[in-house]
Amino acid sequence: TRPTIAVVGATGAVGTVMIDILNSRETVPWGEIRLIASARSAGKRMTVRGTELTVVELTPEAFDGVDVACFDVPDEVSAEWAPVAAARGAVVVDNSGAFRLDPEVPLVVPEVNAEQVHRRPKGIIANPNCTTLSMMAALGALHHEFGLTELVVASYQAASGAGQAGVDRLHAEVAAVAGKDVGSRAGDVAEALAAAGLPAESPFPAPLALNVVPWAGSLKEDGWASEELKVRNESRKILGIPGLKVSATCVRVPVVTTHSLAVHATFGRQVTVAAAREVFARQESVVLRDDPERGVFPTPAEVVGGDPTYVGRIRQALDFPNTLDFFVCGDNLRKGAALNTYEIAEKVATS
Ligand code: 2RA
Repeated sequence: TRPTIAVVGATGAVGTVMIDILNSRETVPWGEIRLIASARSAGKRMTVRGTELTVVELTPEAFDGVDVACFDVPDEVSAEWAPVAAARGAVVVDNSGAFRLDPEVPLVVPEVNAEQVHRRPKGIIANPNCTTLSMMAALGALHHEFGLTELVVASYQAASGAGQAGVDRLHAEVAAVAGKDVGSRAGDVAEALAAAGLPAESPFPAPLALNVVPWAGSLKEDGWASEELKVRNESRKILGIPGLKVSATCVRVPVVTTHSLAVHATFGRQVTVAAAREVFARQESVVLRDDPERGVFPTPAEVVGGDPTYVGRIRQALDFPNTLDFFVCGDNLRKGAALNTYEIAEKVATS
């Protein structure tokens, strides 16, 4: 019989994209598809691959008979319920931050370390944070060829990284400043938002419309943002380089969906732009958009909704040996979240 997949958090921002992915695949290995959510969303009906399904409530029994359970829920919900699902015999693919750094939980990007799906003593496999994931298919391919030693990145993160609340806030802010002559006097964007009646409380610590905000996540030691430490710790774990030198600056930009990163990567072996292009060309999930003479490079507005990692602006760093600079864009809800989770689930089911 064909395996059963459960989508936990089926009605949320990432869960909805997961269902979209299930619907758009030509074939799937699954027999039953089960949708699970909190009591608040239980009873909702959603159509998956032509069949109308009723969302069932998150209970231990909901996992009976489930082979693979994809969790798209907040950290605390995963921390509590992933072990419950695993104890009932499901392999959990968890998209939260709850287990990513657990040494007994593999952190998987199929293009980079697919073999690790089998090393899962807790029955749990973790999906990386969307910012790390957005560059990993490209970076992993280069690492395999040239041996990454140092990584400096700046992110340009979309509002949807902060969930539906982030998207709603950005749209409301853009509406509040639209057609107004603001943005050239200190504080006038914030004044326009207040004048339009927007609450001071926001998913972002500063106005995002007509602005950039150098902050994502929560405050950690010595001024680091949690998101920046995730990029460091998760990159090390996925690439299997515990001592990788990493420095990240995470910045929120007024983009709805698709994270971008400016990457400065140093390698142990000699690397050229031409050799990097060849490596990217061989990596199926990487698409090159790199012809600056014709104004061709990836931008979020152009690639949102796509599955691949888009790469452009590939340059040999002028003052740093064996170092490349490049720009990547990846849809933070697709490869950055639901798609990678789904790819792991398929790997588990079919290998
Ligand atoms: C963000 N990476 O973009 C986070 C979401 N997990 O805020």
